Amino acid sequence: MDFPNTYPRETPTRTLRDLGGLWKVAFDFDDRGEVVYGHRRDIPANVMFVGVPGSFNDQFVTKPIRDFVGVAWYYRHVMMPSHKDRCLFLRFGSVNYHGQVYLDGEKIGSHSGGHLPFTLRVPEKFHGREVLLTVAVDNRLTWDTVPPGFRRDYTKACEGIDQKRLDYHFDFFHYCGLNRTVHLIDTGPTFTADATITTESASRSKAVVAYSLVVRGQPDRIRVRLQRDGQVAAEYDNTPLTGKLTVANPCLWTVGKGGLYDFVVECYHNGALMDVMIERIGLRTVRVQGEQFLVNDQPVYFKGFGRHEDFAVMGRHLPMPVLVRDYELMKWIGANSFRTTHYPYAEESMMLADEMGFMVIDETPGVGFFDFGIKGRGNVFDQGLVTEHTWQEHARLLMEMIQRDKNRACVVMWSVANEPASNDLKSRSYLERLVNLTRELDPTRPVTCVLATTTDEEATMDLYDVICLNRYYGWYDHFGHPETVDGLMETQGLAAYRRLARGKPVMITEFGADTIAGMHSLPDRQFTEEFQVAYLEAYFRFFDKHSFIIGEHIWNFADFNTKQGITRVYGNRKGIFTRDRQPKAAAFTVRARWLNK
Ligand code: BDP
Repeated sequence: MDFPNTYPRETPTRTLRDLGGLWKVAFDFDDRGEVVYGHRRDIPANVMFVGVPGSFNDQFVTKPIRDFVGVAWYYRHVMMPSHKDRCLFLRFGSVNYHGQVYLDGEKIGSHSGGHLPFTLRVPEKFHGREVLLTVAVDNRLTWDTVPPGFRRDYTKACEGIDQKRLDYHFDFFHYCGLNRTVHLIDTGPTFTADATITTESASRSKAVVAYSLVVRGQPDRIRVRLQRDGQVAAEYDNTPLTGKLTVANPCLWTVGKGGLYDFVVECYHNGALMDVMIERIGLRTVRVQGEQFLVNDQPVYFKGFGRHEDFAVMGRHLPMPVLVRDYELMKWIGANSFRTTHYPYAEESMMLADEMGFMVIDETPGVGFFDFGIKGRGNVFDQGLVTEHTWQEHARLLMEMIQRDKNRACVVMWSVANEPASNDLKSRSYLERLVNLTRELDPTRPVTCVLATTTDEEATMDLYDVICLNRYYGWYDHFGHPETVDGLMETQGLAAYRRLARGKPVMITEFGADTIAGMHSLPDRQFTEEFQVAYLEAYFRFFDKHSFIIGEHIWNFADFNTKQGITRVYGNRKGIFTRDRQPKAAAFTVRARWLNK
């Protein structure tokens, strides 16, 4: 690793510049490619402004841009610093899906995967002058991307019009662009590139933290310390690259409260301080024991949501004020956790979860592996659409997610995928290899995969530490009849669990009902606020009867945009909050329950 991997923070030796603001964008409608758009030292004439970070789709007012499929070329000038003997890096929080980066028309690197960061070194010849930074954002999805997508050809039906549209089997709008922050990082040539920090044990009287460092350059002395509120809790001078720190009477990271330490690494050469790296960590352990999920050896019950990074105009970017409001609303309603449905969230989101003490189930972008469109005619595994290439991409993104989030106290479990066609035996080796890889990369956290199957054909349930189930009785099945929830959960919802995974903890990771804020009905009926209340209450009654159910995540925290379709009225309306983050009636019902649970 030749770049600083940890989230960029300013320290006495590292500076940061946020490259957000107004960029320019050109949409390559005719596939003219990099010769026209990439290999250039000036910004093409007559291109539009675009706000960064944010998705481009809803910033403009035409359908060809909202639904654009292809390469959007982003441009801006950057004044590169000129300090001697410094390293410069460009770090992109998320370019959805493929990103290629050019400086003055010269390609310096690329990355695939729309929800994970990448860092590129700025070659020295570009230091000390103004350069044109160009980013090609290619949003095309195929069966080799994760999530997958495909192009449907509608040309026959619509003669003379280009009707090759991107389609996909996931239920959120494919928002694209420079969706997260872009940073220019400036370090010395000697720096800590990475640190893996784990809590080996933690009790009220003592915690032991193990670390392993990757450094670049030639430090002749490395000093590591843990500090909190300016007080040093433990330190190790002249440490080797791996070591341990023991903290007496530690402040443990606690659900609902947080509690973090600064893990500081200093690199010296000939007595001079060359680099300071700071990572915020929490001291806590997690494990599954029997039917329980333990944090710091105490059983926890998960209360929270599946969410989305979705907001009006911004698309797949939550500006900081919205992020803060989301967490304040979660606190208000009594939630203690969420799942990063259905892709890793922005690092700022993970940082806030760490600070505030939310438990996070961190999920890969592995969604859309169940062909709902042609249900009954097979699925993506038995049609051969998912191949070894897909697996390789899935595994790479899983590794990048763990690499990014491994030090986060808030991450208590990894989810390898959401609702794959796990009823098909062919999915088993695909998922089993992902689970094994996850355990190899991180033996400290439980692993799950979120399942939608309800039949006896479920082929993978025994593989996971916690059984996560999505259930929609009373909505997609027996719609309008929440009174069926209890019986159907017993006879169908838990049937595979009882047969294949009895004795393990179960979490209901999705249950929800589309609800149009302001729509009312007595007696209740679908889409009204009264129905959402009745629906959730039916599930709550069921959960309270079973001690092996260790949590409930409502689908969804807030309404969010999806592709168009006859079951979506301007997106998915299963939010407990509206898209502009105001409560529906159910929010008060949920709050009354969660504050007392
Ligand atoms: C589940 C999916 C989720 C959807 C939800 C729904 O996991 O992404 O948005 O259904 O239909 O199957 O609302």
